Amino acid sequence: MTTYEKLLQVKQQHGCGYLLLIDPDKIDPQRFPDFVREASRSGVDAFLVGGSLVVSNEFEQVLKLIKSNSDKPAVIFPGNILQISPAADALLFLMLISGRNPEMLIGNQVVSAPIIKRMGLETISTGYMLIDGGRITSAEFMSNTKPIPRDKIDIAVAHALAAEMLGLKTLYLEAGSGARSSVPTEMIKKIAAYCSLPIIAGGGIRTPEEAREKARAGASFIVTGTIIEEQSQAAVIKEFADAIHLQ
Ligand code: 1GP
Repeated sequence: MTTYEKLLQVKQQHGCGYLLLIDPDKIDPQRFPDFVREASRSGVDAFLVGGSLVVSNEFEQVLKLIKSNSDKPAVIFPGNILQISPAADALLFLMLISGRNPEMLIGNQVVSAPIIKRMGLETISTGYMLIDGGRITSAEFMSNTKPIPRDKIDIAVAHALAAEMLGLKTLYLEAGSGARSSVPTEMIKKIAAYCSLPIIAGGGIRTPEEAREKARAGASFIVTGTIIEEQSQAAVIKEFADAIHLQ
């Protein structure tokens, strides 16, 4: 079974899945193996690994530690084209469709595709949409693109439909790591009503209640990063997992 199929199965089983984002620059290597085991036991369905810079050299090591301490998929969520590794189960092959920067639409993909092919790494083609989260985030700055305004729901829906018609497999609605406001619930609801792609929602989600609200609105997967970097206790992870798992 592919990792994509495994993720769809999680969605089928729980109504919505919990993806925990690991930024290799922010982990404590000593504590990390225990943390991965606790997170898996506490209801995390898969790990996303990536960051806007990754200066620490730990990228591949982090993937290997996840693989040796958990049976949950380790999926690369690349902050740039250097974040590719055969140690992962799959890679979100991102197309930054909300922007109009050709490098993010096709340039980086062309450069990385032959390398990914040689590695035999599974790709999950993903329409990545940046939504204004109330402040300039690393994703916006590093990608040199403008996010979709929060109140332009029709524009967001049109992007989602285009992603579906282009044959992409999933949509990532991103307010940006550490966003002041997460992706508007109303926007998730409308996109889920018009577009059948699984929706991954992340950026600025800080409470289990907020996560549940996004899941109920129609997100297939919820991502948290910052909040668990700040409060990495198993109990907090479990609260998020329980809130996100609608069934
Ligand atoms: C960023 O969606 C993720 O790509 C997670 O964001 O760090 O704000 O949880 P946070």
